[in-house]
Amino acid sequence: MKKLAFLTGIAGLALGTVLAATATGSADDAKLEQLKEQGFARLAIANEPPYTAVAADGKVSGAAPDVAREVFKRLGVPDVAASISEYGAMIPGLQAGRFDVITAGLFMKPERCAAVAYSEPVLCDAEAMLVKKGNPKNFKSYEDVARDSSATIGAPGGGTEEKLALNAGVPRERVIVVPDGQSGLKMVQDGRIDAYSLPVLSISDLMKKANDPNLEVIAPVQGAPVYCDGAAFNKKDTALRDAFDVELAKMKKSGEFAKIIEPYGFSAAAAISTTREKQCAAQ
Ligand code: 6CS
Repeated sequence: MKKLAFLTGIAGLALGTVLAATATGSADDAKLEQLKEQGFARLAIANEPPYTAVAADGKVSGAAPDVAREVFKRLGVPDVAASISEYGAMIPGLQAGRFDVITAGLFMKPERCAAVAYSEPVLCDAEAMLVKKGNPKNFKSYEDVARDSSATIGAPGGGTEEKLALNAGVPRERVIVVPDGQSGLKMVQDGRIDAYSLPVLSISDLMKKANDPNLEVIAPVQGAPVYCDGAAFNKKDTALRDAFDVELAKMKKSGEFAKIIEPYGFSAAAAISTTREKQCAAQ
């Protein structure tokens, strides 16, 4: 008898959720209601300043989480909580429900646009390489790395730079997966890789903090596109993504968006001048 009561209770709960979702227009809206209830949105980040950063006390900052925090606040979700993930694990984690949204500078590319529901563009950037002073192997492009059979390049696992290097013809064994910026910096300093590639603002941040006169930045990497990211939602949460876009558009219009991202070095105009549609079609 008890089991029947339990099952009846579950069925009633499920029915209630569906009715609530239907009442608010779609099952997607239930996601926003759930986040309001939860009190925070779970962000996937990489801890790659100035895109994303986690301080020693756990405080999350960076242009992407700061924009997301403000948008969610306007949607009635008071806070955000972040988990650090490798770029290549972000989309599987989102699809598995480990995160509510990816806000990490995950650049829009056709294959990613097919896998997630991106917001409109937020952060745009070109690509860079960190090399020894004097650029001894004379790298200007990923193709230059491919042409030099002794050259190695480091990049994030599952990241855009890894893909660009492989697509330029650098053999798999010469593209070294590097877990984070500090490791990449050290590997170049120690001569364990000839170049470390990240977006321009990330490499510039590393260079500034390293303050090492024996290093040099090649920026932009010739032939590499300028990419833009967006907040990336699960494909079943398009109503939440649309609600995010409404607030993002208001912030772009009011100047609030520029006030958040430009102190980090990003251009609001660059994001405002393009669209998700253009970014997902290009590259
Ligand atoms: O979208 C990506 O894959 C790249 N985005 C950033 C901000 N850093 C490196 C990563 O490969």
